[in-house]
Amino acid sequence: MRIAILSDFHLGYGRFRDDAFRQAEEALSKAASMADVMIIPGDIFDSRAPEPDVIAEAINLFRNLSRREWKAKTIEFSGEGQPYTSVPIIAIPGTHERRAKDAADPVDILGLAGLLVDISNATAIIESEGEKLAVRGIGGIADERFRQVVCEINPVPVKGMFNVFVFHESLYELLPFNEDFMRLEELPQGFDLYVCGHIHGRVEATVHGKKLLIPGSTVLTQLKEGEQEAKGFYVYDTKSMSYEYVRINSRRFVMQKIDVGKFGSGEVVSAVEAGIESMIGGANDRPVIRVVIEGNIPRGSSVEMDLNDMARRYEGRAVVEVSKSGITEDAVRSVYTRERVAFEKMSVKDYGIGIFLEKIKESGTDTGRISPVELLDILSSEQSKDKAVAKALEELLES
Ligand SMILES: [Mn+2]
Repeated sequence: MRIAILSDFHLGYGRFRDDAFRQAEEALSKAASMADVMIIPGDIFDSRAPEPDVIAEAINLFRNLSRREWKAKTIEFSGEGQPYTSVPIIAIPGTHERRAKDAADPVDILGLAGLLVDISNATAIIESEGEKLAVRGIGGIADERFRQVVCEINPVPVKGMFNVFVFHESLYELLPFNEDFMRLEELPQGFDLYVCGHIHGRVEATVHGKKLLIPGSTVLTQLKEGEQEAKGFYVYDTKSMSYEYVRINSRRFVMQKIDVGKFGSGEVVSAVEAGIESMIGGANDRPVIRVVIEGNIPRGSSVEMDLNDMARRYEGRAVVEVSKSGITEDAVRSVYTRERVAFEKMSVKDYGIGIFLEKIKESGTDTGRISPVELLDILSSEQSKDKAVAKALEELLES
């Protein structure tokens, strides 16, 4: 069987909302024409409570897909929940969709609507022309609880068929940010292929002698160095145990560092403009361009104001972001002596969770039966601060 692995569509992502939809649509339709089965390891949505318009977008994407003539069928299901369709489109919720335990997340909605098979804590068995494939998913678990949950559940492969393990969590080797993150060697043994979402640049690694594939997001989100490669998805062939990365038509992203130290103040703006022009080139694709200014620019100077105004000047030709990351990153690094690579790869949300966990640890607070990440989920589940605190206290006092 040919398995397409697509991830992190982030439907509803505010900054590039049209891109998120269009690029997910292209990835899904291309993948459907190339593969027998689709696996989506999380973050279909950008938020745990998407607006009705965004849910409608997702329904439109998956309805068209689920109406295709699929040769492969989901024939068995075991674990939490149940399948409401036999289409071989398998998904789990990611970090962006995670909600407090027992609350319905937006991937649940797609599953209940029969548009895909949700394997948050379940195994789906797919059959095509006599070949069987078992896909075991664990979704919606906080990074630092993942190891414990995997230990408790102890997922085992199904005998006599090709087995895939699907998850959406940070791995210590890829994000050495928190000692509690799962190590590659701690992933359950005996599976033929490991599939993960979460990381927005693509990663290929080896786990217990088998492949771990992370396709990266289909939409640009973090504007980091590693995101300059075109977006896409994997297609893995169970017979040959080989795979390919298929690119989609994603918006081009280019990043350039410009050291302003070597220019006189009269030349800085034109040097930055020349840099931007070279990155736009002759193309008509309205690329996202990030210029990182290195060196000092006097605060409040006309140069600084010109640079701040740069995005507006290129409107229609490019999405320009000029950042003085030399300064901000230095400041961040002096506070958090983390490995830089970890910070570069990490989303703002994960970074925030890290800080929250650290504070909880420092204060010696015992959160009882709910984990600190669940507490943070509860605290961020309400629009109003008062309501969120009341809800969190209720949970804490109960435990
Ligand atoms: Mn994501």
